[in-house]
Amino acid sequence: MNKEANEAMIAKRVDKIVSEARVLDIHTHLYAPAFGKLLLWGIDELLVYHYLLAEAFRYFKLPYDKFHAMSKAEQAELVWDELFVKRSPVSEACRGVITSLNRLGLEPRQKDLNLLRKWFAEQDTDEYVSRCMELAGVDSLCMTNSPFDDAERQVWDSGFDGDGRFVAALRIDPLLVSWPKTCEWLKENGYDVEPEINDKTAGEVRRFLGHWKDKMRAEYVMVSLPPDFEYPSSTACSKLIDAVVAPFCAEHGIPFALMIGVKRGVNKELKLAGDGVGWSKLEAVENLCGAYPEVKFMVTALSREVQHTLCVVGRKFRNLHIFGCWWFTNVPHLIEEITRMRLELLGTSFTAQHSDARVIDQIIYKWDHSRSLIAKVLADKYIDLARAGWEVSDEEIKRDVTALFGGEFKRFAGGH
Ligand code: FIX
Ligand code: ZN
Repeated sequence: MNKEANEAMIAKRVDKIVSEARVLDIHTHLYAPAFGKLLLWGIDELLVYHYLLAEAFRYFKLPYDKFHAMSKAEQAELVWDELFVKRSPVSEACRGVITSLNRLGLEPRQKDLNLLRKWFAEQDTDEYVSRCMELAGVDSLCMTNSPFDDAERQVWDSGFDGDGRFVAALRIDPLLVSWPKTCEWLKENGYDVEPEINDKTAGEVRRFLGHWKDKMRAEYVMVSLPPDFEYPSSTACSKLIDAVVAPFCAEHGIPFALMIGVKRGVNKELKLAGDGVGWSKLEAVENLCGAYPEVKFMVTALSREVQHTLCVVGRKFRNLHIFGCWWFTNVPHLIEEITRMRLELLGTSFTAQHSDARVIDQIIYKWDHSRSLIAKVLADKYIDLARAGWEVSDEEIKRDVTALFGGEFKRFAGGH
C-alpha cells in the first residue's frame, strides 16, 4: 500500500473504532429514571436548554420575566420559532437538537412541534433512556447529586432501586461558595457547626459529607468555582478545603473534582442561562496538587485561554486528572484544539470529554459530535506516528480510545 492509501486507511480505522467505543460519561446533570421528574427528556426540554435560551434571548423582544412566566411548551415554541424557523440552526447547541432528533429517526424540519411532542409522549421512560444511551454509546454516566437540593434529597431519603448505569457524584457548591448561608442550613439540619471553621465545625461538616457519600455511594466530590478562586487564601472556601474536603477525600480515597472559571449570574435575568466565563488562576490548582499529593484532583477549566496552562500543570502533578471540554468550550473548533493540545502534552492520560447533558436526549448529539472530532485528531496523531516509523494496531487504538472515554478516569480514581 502506498503512503497516501495507508494514511487514509489509518483514518478510516480510527473513525470506526472511535464511533463504536463505549463511553463512561463522567459529568452530566442527568438522573436515573427512579428520580422521576428530575430526569429531563423530550422535545420541549431540548428546546428550553439554557444553552439555547441564551441564544434565543438575543432575538426575543419580550421582557425576561414574561418569558419565565410562560409554560415550558410556550417557551419551547418561541425558541423553535426564533432559532429553527426564522433562521438556520447553525450554532452548536441548535445543531445538537437536529442531530438528536435525526438519530432518533425523527424528521427535524417541523413547522408544528405538536407532531414531535406526540411521538415523545408515546415513549416509555425506561425504554427511552436505554435507547438514548445505546444511540450515544454510553454504558454509564455520572450524575450531579446535591444533598442541598430539597427535591433530590427527598428521593435519596425515601430510597429507590439502584441503577448501575447511573453513578453518583457528591456536589458541594453551596458549602464552598456560600459558607455563611450553608452554615445556617447545616445547623438547621442537625449539625453542630459555627461560622468559624474550627475543629468541631470541620468534624461536623465531614460527618455531613460522610453521611451523603455513603447514602449516594458517591464516586467523587465535585464543585464549580469562579475564575477568582485562589488557594491558599483567607476565604472560607480555602479554609474548608483544608479543614474538610481535602482530608475527607484523602481518607476515603475519592477524587475531588473542580470545575473552574464560571462567573455565576453575569445576567441574572437569564437565570440558568446567565452564567459567564473568566480566566482562572491555575496557580490555585498547582498549590492544591502540591499541598495534597495524596488527594486525587480532577480539573476542567471553562475559558479557552487557560487550557494550555492546565495541560502544563497536568504534566507536573500525577495527582491531577484533566477532563472534558466544558460548556462554552464544548464547541467543535475548541474540542478539536483542546484535544489536540492535550494529546500532544499529556498523551492519553486524560478524559477527552464529558457531556454535561441536562436532558437525556442530548447525550446522543454531544457524543456524536465529539466522537467525530476526537477521531479526526487521533487519526492525525497516528498518521504522524506512522510517518515517524510506528504503526498502531487496531487493538492499540481501541486501548487508547477506551482510556480517553472513561478508562483513564477509572484508573485514576482507582477501585472506588
Ligand atoms: O457547574 C456545572 O456543573 C455546569 O456544568 C452547569 O452549572 C452549567 O449550567 C451547565 O449545564 C454547563 O454545561
Ligand atoms: Zn455541569
